[in-house]
Order: sequence, then structure tokens, then C-alpha cells
Amino acid sequence: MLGWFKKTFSSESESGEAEKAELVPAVEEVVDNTPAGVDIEETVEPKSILHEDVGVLFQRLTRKMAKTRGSLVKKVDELFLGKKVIDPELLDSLEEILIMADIGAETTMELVDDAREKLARDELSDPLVLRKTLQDKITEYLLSSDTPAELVMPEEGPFVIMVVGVNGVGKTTTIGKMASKFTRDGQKVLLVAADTFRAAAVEQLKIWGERVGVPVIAQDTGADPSAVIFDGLEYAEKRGFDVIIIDTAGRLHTKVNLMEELKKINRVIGKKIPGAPHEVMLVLDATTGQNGISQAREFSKTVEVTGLAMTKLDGTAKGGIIVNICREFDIPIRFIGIGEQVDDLRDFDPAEFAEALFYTEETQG
Ligand SMILES: Nc1nc2c(ncn2[C@@H]2O[C@H](COP(=O)(O)OP(=O)(O)OP(=O)(O)O)[C@@H](O)[C@H]2O)c(=O)[nH]1
Ligand SMILES: [Mg+2]
Repeated sequence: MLGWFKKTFSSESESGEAEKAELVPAVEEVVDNTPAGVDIEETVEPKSILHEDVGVLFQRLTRKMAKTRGSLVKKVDELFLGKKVIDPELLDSLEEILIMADIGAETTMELVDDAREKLARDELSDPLVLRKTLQDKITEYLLSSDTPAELVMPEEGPFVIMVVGVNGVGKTTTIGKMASKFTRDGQKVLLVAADTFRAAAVEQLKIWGERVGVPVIAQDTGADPSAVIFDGLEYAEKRGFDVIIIDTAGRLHTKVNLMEELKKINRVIGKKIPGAPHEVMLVLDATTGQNGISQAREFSKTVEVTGLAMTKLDGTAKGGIIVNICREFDIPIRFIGIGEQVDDLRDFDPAEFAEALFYTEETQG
């Protein structure tokens, strides 16, 4: 799947020098990372993000998910090894494994109860059949939150993405990776540094902007995030940007005043560009396991979360949380983060994910 844009933007800029002179003073700082003398619209070659071989990408995904696979599927395989029949004790052990893999208590209960019923009806005889049933059910859960996965793009004006989440989940990194992805898809991208709490936060976004070659709108530390966003949106509208990605400060979902600030930011965006933000993307860190559920719940009470990004699926054994998130919420997972590098962001493909999770060298021959 080539990203999730339905509409190809015309990318026609109405910008001119006179406009620049009028606009720039309103914005404290614009870090224009477009190479000098280069017109973005004419030179960005829409390049497929799937230029790598699909098989190579899949192998990479399975490698990155090794720990979650180790905590889940490898344990299931060890449990089933040498067993010819399924008995109730085996299902008890399976239940324990699923719980430990952060799949969630209710999801686990559903999965194991389903197996118990099938066993009682003599529909389940062989552990390999149970393994396949598990994979199918997990795929079903992953697919359940995936509709509609694609966003309907505005007919006119820029597509605005507001990125939210608790501290340190990977918002800024995901923004950098998304900016790269959209740029490669031929979109003209602008980043807005609305995390004004820390100077380092603005710096981090600028570094990403430089790395992926997109401009960054920023003001000084302590500036009102809504003001930075307002200026950023104005700047983007006048210059015909296709995609605006807004970085917001990390905030604990339990801190009322910070969550109220998010409402205000959301309102300001909507006033400036009716219908925006078109995407409120909540970033969840897979390593925090079940806490992601309460984060999604609390953020959804404050703003209408329209999409999720699940980061740090590499290096964690708690990747099973993604199954629980899909089961609990009707919010599509747009992307998964499988590393710190620019290419470590993948479109979330539920079937591929389940396949990678259940992949073993032995089953592939
Ligand atoms: N391994 C791994 N690390 C990641 C991933 N995504 C982000 N990180 C790392 O997580 C750390 C925090 O990422 P940031 O992007 O700064 O997180 P943030 O949500 O913007 O943090 P605050 O702005 O402080 O709230 C950094 O060290 C990132 O490199 C991922 O998918 N995998
Ligand atoms: Mg950040």
C-alpha cells in the first residue's frame, strides 16, 4: 500500500516574493530546508516507498518483531512441541502465554474460550490447527479497527495532521519519518513546532526537517503553541503546502490542564482551516503495554482521535498490545514504528503484521 492518500495534490503554490515579505515577520522562524535555488514542486520525484523488494521488507519486519514473537508465538510453539492432542492443561498454559504477551485479559479470554468451545465440540484436535486458529483470530482482531484505513482528503487546502501523545512516546520521531514518507510520495510538507515547552524539542524537529528536506515553522521556547500553529497554517496556506504536520508537547493523559490546552489547539486549527485537523494522530509506545489503552481512552475523551501510530515495536516483547488496541478501539492504526531511523515507519497492514508475528523459519521450510 502506497501510503494512505486518496487524492493526489496539485501542489500549486501561489507564493511570491511580495507575499514572503509580508508573511515572514509574523513567523519567528522558518527553517527552509529546501536546497537553494530548487523549486520543490518541480523537482520532487514521486518515488515509490515500496521500491525495496516486498520480501526484503517482510523479512525486516519479522526481524524487528523478534522479541514480541519470542514472547508470544515461540512460546506457543514450545508449548505445542511434541504434543499430539490438545487437553485442558495445554489451554491453561496457552492462556498464561497470551496474558504475558500483553494481548490483554479480555482478548485472551475470548481466544481461549473459543478454543475450549471448539475442543468440546471435537472441532479441535491437533495443536497445529489451534495455532492456525489463533493466527486467524488475531488477524481478525487486527483487521477490525482497520476500516476505513484510508483518509478522505480535503478537496481544497492543506491536509492537517495534529500529532498528540504522552511524553517520550515517539511523536517527533514519527513526524520526521512521516514527513519523509509524504515527501517521497510527492507531497509538499511543512512541519510546525508547537511543542514550545523545551528548546530541545524545537531543535529536534528542526534536525528532522533538515534530514528529510522539509521546512519547519518555529518560534521561541515558551511561545503559545496555538499562536505558532496559527502562523504556521497561514504560512502553509499561502504557499500551497499539501500536508502540515503539527508536533505538540508530550502530555500526561491524566493532567486536566494540559488536556484542556489540547482542546484549545484543536479549536484554533479548526477556526483557521475549517474541517481541520483532518487527522488527530495519537502516538502510542508499544513498550508501555497496557497503559496504551488508558492513554487512547483519555485522549479520545479530549479530542477526536482519528488515527494511531504504534511506535517502538522493535525491541519490545509487549507488541501483543497492538492486538488489544485494535480490539478495544475503532481507531485505525496508520503506522507502526520499528526503529529510530527514517525508514523505520511502516504502513500498518494487519494481515502482514499477523503473518510476521507467526512467522517461523520452520513453517517456511
Ligand atoms: N526503537 C525505537 N525507538 C523509537 C521509535 N520511535 C521513537 N523512538 C525513540 O524514542 C525516543 C523518544 O522519541 P521522541 O520522538 O523524542 O518522542 P516524543 O513523543 O516526541 O517525546 P516528547 O516530545 O518529549 O514528549 C527517541 O530516542 C526516539 O529515537 C521506534 O519506533 N523504535
Ligand atoms: Mg517530541
